[in-house]
Amino acid sequence: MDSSWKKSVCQAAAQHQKHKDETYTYGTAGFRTKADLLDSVMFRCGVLAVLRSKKTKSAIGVMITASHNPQCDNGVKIVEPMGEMLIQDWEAYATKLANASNEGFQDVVDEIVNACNIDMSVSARVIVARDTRPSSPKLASAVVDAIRSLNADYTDYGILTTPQLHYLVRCVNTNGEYGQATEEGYYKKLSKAFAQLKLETSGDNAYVPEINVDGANGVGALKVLQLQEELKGALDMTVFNDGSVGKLNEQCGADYVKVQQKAPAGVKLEEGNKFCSFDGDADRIVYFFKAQDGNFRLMDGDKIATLIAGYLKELIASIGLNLQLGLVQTAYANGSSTLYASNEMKVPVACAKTGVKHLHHKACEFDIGVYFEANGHGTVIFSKNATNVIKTASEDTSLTEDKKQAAVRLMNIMDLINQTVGDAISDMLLVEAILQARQWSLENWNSAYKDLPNRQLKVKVKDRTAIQTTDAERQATAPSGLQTAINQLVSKYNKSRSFVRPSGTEDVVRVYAEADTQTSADLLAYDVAVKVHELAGGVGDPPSPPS
Ligand code: NG1
Ligand code: ZN
Repeated sequence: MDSSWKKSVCQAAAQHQKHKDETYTYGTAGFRTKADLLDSVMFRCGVLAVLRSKKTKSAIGVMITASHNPQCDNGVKIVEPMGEMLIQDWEAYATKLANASNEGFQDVVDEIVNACNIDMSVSARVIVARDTRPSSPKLASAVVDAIRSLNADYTDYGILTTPQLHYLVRCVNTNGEYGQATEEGYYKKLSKAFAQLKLETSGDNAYVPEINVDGANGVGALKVLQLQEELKGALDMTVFNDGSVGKLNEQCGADYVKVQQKAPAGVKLEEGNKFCSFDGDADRIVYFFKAQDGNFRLMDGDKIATLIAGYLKELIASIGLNLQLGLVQTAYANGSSTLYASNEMKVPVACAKTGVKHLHHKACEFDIGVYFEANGHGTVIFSKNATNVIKTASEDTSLTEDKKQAAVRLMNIMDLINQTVGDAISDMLLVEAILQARQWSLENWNSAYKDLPNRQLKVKVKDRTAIQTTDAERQATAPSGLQTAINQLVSKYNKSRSFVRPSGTEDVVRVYAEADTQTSADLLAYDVAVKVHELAGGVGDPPSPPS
């Protein structure tokens, strides 16, 4: 077999030398760290994407972003042929390749080629996109260098949201069946479905087709404006934090709003108006508003998930379809949302480990799987069976007009949803379509259930892998004594729950606590953080008590 590719990839790799002391991990969502440490990782991910493309004989995606992290960070995620996250076996190859020494690089490439039985003469195609970070163009060119050195085809789509890239990969690999493989095709698919979901309403209607979008000073702000043109007035969007003044994710964006539980900077929170925040690569969304009592109210991923699941359940029942709908959450889901879904909505709830790849996987167990992280990252997936059953119903002339209409609505909802991955733009349109159908304001939606007060904290430790967990991360198995200590602290408060886990995207241990009052949640989180610092090798001063 012609092995000239070896020489060319090695020559190119020499231009992208690995930092000798760095160790990289393929974490919750790919590699993520300070942008200036990532050149070699990008090159090697380019190589890996080509290998994966040869192996799957399909196009593979590479997205350059560090999502909600600060502007100085960057990262890379590899996207599978159907738009899903890289499969776990290959995460291990990615980690091995990223950490190979400069001298050992070719050996690891050979090892992957042999282990996966890859035919290097097969053609390959990679689709690349990036977020708006200043470091992203240079890192994208490192990925492209790798692809070219292996003589593979590629399309560099420039600046896109993460979910747009996932969408494009699926379109390319389904020959357009999922949609047209262009950015314009994405806007057209979504706006057409949204327009068809619009209902004629009369009388009392609390729904207003206007929304204020906090774009986190990132890519979402740019793309929402492009969508606006296609929507042709169906939804009036005003964009804040559009990147013209502020810094990416600084005091704004979905993560800031969710964790700080307050409105972002740059937004004028007026009563009666509807707001949402995207994160830096527009795969997360949370809603918020100023309530009649003058206080800030957050509608996080749990509220979005229950809104969607409740509506879909009703539609399915109204058509009389026998499809199992389930909700997938993580340990971070607010306890009230879990109770509401299982006891009031009677929807089965499953708990997965943090990271959408785990939720997505679990959601595949249902005909219709609604999955959301509390931080607003999520979507809905329909099994092949569900898709067929719904399509058949929408064309069934023996059904009553009402049932047929409901089936057609479900078809449009499927088109509106980005089933490849959580997508802030698509999720926003879906929420708006449901609120419109229900004739609801955010106050109406929010009244479904009341969140338990909660608090998230971060603790710096010497080695965060010292924390090990089980039971979808709800119990710590190491270091010894930590779980017993957490149990004791939790028992001091009402309706309380707490857990800890090492972050997969930052060098910290995360602490979560909820309880019947904000004071108790804050105290419990603090007590647990102190225990983590004490038992898991905390660095620096112990956590400070809540003010
Ligand atoms: P880590 O850093 O592993 O907690 C965070 C989020 C995840 C996920 C990833 C990827 C929380 C508590 N964690 O992961 O849910 O969204 O980032 O962006 O929100
Ligand atoms: Zn993101």
